[in-house]
Amino acid sequence: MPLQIVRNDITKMKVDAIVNAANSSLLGGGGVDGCIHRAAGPELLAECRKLGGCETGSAKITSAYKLPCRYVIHAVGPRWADGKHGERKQLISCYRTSLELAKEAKCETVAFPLISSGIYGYPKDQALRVAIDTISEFLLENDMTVFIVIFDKKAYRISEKLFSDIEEYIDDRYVDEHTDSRSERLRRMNAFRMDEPMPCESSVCDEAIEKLTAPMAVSSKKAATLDDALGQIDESFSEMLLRKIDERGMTDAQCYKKANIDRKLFSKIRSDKLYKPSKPTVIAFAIALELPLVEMKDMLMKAGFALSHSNKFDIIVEYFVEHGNYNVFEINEALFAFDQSLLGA
Ligand code: AR6
Repeated sequence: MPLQIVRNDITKMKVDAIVNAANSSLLGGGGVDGCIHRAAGPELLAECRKLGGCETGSAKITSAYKLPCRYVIHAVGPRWADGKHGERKQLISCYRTSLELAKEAKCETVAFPLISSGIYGYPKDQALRVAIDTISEFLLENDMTVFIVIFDKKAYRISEKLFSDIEEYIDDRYVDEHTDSRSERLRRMNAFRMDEPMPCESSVCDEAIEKLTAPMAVSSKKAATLDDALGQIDESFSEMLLRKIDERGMTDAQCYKKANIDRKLFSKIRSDKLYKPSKPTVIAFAIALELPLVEMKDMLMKAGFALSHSNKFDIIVEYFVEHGNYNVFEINEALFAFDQSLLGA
């Protein structure tokens, strides 16, 4: 997954470079800056002294000494005043400069804290948005794995409106897994298999349950032998994916980048028509292809999965699709906020 949100202490990240939320003196301070200097040891400060400081919105690179990474990129974020003093532009520039420095140093993996969102007071939801937008834009043109490292879950915030909308959406749909009335079973089966809810008068209901629970026919024609039956296997997940990419007029790279899937995984899927993907991978591709819910369910079925209302992850994905928001990175922000796995590999 090229862009990942993880919970960790950035000084523990085994990546090529970690980014420090520094100040313009580059001589250390509190917050993540203090943690990084303590973990790296005094040689880091000695090297920083030679750099002659750094402007707000820019960054400089040093060795990492005792840290488990190779480099530290010291980025100076803006202090939040009121949002009208160019703070956003400076924060974007911080991320861009840091990513360019990482690229020049041939880093394949980089970890960022949420710059400016602590002592410098940048509103956390907006700081997160800038981080995700700027990094994902860079990843469209560059192959790198970038981590946004969240130290303290309290420091992580998506917009309150989005959070409460999703919470309400989940509340309206979350099904108690142990509910097992006849009509409830039917409703769930409908959710898996059909677009339109079915009427549920008792006779119609019984008939529908029989139909839905009947053994799956391989095709309308009965297969004479197992070989015949296997010869009638449907289009696979990989075949459906490649077909949809063509139908959408997308290039492979446009699709896997939009899905937050790395190139190597995509190549595996492309070359193995029987590839068995994970559920978050299938959903990531369905999102990248902007499939409506019915087609997303169809693609999931090809890989042996379904969407269910007993699962918060599924409901959150459904929320975004129903709202026409097919931005994998924004969906991942919300999934992380609700402690769910993220989309991508
Ligand atoms: N790992 C990952 N993230 C961390 C860690 C850690 N070990 N520690 C804190 N954070 P801040 P700023 C998060 O205040 O707002 C310093 O004094 C923290 O939860 O470190 O850019 C500098 O010298 C928050 O989300 O940096 C500057 O003077 C994020 O890192 C000033 O603070 C950034 O918080 C910079 O302020």
